[in-house]
Amino acid sequence: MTQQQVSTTPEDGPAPVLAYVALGANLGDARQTVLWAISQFDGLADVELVARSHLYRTEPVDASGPDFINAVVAVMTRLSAHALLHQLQHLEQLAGRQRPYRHAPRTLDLDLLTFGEGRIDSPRLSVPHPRMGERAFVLVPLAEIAPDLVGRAPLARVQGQKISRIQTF
Ligand code: PH2
Ligand code: MG
Ligand code: MG
Repeated sequence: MTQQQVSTTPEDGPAPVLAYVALGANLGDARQTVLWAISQFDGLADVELVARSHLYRTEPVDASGPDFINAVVAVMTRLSAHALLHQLQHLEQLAGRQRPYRHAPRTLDLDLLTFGEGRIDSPRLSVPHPRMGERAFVLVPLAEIAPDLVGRAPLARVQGQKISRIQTF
């Protein structure tokens, strides 16, 4: 092996996986909370933020309450999907997330959209996210950072859902 080649012995641990995470908030200072959450990813052990979309203001889909602030990030991680989910839920807790009823207004919602090529269907986690293809608030920011992952047909189907990009990062 030449010196340039990188060895992948078992001690290296699991290979890093590219995962996409959707962020949403519509309670409290939603914009500030989403920005805070984006800033937290690099601080998580074995997680590296590799891309982030702009922030978007979106109308609630199948939910009540004020408009949402949404965004999508890409992370590289050596965590398992369930371990990453655990970290996402921890950030939701730090942001004061409460769950009084399904789709209630929330200070912060972090949803794992995809985990490499992985397909997971467990009681706690479904990946790819089963409803991501029906939601402009996911597809539009995802298309910004991963255009190859979002087809034109799904984007056309969600055209009726109101979404506007917020200029500031
Ligand atoms: N999240 C939901 C349901 N509806 N609508 C918008 N605009 N943004 C969201 O993040 C959102 C939603 C369930 O998590
Ligand atoms: Mg959600
Ligand atoms: Mg969620």
